[in-house]
Amino acid sequence: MEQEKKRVYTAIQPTNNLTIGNYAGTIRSWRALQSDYDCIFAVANMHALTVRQDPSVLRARTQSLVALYLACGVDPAQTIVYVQSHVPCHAELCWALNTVTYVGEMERMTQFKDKSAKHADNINMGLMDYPVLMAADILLYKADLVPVGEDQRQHLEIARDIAQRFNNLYSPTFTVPEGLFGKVGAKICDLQDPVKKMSKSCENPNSSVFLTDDKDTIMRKFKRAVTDSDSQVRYDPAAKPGVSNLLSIYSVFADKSIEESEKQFRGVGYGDFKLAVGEAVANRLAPIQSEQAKLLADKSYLDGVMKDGAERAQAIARKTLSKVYKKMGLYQI
Ligand code: ATP
Ligand code: LTN
Repeated sequence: MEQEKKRVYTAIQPTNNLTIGNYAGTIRSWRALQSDYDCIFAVANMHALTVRQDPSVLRARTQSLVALYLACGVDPAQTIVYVQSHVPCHAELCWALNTVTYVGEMERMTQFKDKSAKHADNINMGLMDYPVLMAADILLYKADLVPVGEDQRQHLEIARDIAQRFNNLYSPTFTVPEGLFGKVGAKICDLQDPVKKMSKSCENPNSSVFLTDDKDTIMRKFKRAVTDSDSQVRYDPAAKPGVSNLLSIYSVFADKSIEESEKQFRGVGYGDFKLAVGEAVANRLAPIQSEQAKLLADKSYLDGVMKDGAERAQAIARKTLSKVYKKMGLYQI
């Protein structure tokens, strides 16, 4: 008998434009994962509400993120692609899990502290509850593996803790998920401050390369990228963070190992090296951008993908939620 495939689940928030960090840390692996795993890729629009959003922009970005998933090779016939708010079970399980999560644990989350500092005028309950909603996302689908970038490691850890705690308090219910972190590209850094993670919400326009940037913009940003006063293209993140970050980017976008890339640029000056990194990024992004634009022109097709995905996701999620309610003693009719 054919063994059942393991399940992969991940999501991205439709906030700001995505960067090459988001691509390197997660999306680029999705196409290949589809052949070995049962995959579910979501657009986490309810998570996006934890910081202020312009409603019409959020709506447009949700659609555009679905189109990006497909443009990056996600096949909706095989994989479930859906929008979080279309499956009410997420909010429902989040509530149930809130009752097995401690306030102290949430207050200690790095992202909560960072975002509270950044949005001091809007430290809302949702921002604090963010990791519980993320745990609900993952646990509803009994995911085995969760491909994310390094910055999500702590959230994944708390999702595992919540799953284990629930299983111990009630009875085995949830699969305890494992994170899936890439060897290269799990943390792409800011081009201007290469010890910081490249973020889609960074204010300096030269810090991040967006997936929507055209070739001229990409080349300009790489030309301005911070390096060092040495002249060797060598991978050494502690001593040479800027150059190492560029090597990681090159290695992801040119599909080469770090060693191969180092060898290729031995003796090459920083100026030419940066041009090559920019070219590799622009060449990889061009077909994705044109496919995404094509998909965005066909709104009814995209709506159909979201509708079908939501129905398939809801069927799985409802089963888990109903089990949870039963175990917790919520009266069912
Ligand atoms: P924001 O800056 O608005 O918090 P973000 O850029 O961190 O957003 P998310 O939506 O939080 O983006 O992340 C989506 C996915 O991309 C996650 O799996 C995350 O780990 C990954 N990711 C984000 N930034 C990077 C990065 N610089 N390098 C590698 N992976 C990243
Ligand atoms: N918090 C994640 C996005 C996210 C997610 C998830 C990732 C929401 N729900 C479930 C994996 C699994 C982030 O990348 N900022």
